[in-house]
Amino acid sequence: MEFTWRWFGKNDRITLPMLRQIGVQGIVTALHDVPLGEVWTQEKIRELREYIESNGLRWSVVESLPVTETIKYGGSNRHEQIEIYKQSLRNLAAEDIHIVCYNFMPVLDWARTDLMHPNADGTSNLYFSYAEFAYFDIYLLKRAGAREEWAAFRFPNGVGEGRNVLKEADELAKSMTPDRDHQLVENIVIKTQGFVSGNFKEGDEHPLELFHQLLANYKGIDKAQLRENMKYFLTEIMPVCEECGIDMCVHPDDPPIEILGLPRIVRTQEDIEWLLHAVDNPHNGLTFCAGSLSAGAYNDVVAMARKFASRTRFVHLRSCHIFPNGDFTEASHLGGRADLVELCKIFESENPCLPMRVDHGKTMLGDEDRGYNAGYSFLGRMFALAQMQGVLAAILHETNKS
Ligand code: DNO
Repeated sequence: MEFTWRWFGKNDRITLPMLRQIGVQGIVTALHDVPLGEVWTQEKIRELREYIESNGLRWSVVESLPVTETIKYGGSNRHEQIEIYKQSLRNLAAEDIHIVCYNFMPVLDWARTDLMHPNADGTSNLYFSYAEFAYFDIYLLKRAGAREEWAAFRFPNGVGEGRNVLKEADELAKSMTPDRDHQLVENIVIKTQGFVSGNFKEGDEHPLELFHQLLANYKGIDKAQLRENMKYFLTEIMPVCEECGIDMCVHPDDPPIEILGLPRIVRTQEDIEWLLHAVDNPHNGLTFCAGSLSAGAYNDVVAMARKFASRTRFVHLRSCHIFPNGDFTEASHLGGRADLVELCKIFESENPCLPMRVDHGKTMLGDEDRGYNAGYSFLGRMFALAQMQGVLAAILHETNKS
């Protein structure tokens, strides 16, 4: 596999020369300064590509070329947006960039409630608490129907047995303070979304109002309709992908659960089978994010890797641990549910050139004071990268012996 690293552009405090020193081969990035829904021009793409190359690296993968909400909910200007998307794809291909990661999650790109959850060893990790998320939904967002939905909420597959999330959220409400409320909104809406070129930006003054406006677009959009819209989008762009040799690779929903009354359609093995089948074209591929998939108790990540390896175009190595109560945290890259050693074997034998990046990492040894994007520490990710480099070296050693 090719060792890549998600880098957030020239303003990233982690510089390209630093990345060369730790064995990174390819860069995963995006034009973060282009507003959502505008064309990525060839000039801008070229400028960034040349900058990366002048540092002895290559731009291996785009993450993400964002799919705007109107395409997802099927708004009246979706055609215009799809044309813009196609033009960006053509421009990327003209600059020899051929792998494009995107997601089809409505409103919220990814969700965590705690970005600095302490571990026993003094490091910290990202964490998702159902009670805190329900509290946010009911008490802060005040979404219509939230209370009823959480009352009916059941955990899948034996986790969270007997847990009453609504009751916990009500309990939590008694002890929350304005500061903690503010922190939770920051975590869910701003700090996790601000840097991924999504719907929310650092400095948004009324994020919850904006949230309501975005949610309103999905009135009446159920799972079947969202699937239709995704199929429509992919069918529209496939001819361009074929013509220019672009591989689209969808990122699974993170976490792979339905939240905020919105449908989520890239959560399970069945979903991915549907998607690859609905648009059965090798350019319609998958970002195998082991971290997102392992946060769903129903997902057998290793079995899914075997099943989908041939349609996987990009890999995120990360692993989650699900607690008996159903909450999850991001585990060590050598622990958790995802068995990254086995996944490396599977993907390496499928395609030794497949780009992979270690996804997220612990916050450790001073990372916490450096203002990195949530999940994207330097030392924590470097540590995980070194672990994966070791795993891959051992796999190659064994393969060469046999
Ligand atoms: C978070 C990321 C996501 C991912 C997008 C891909 O850390 O995994 O923001 O980049 O969902 O479109």
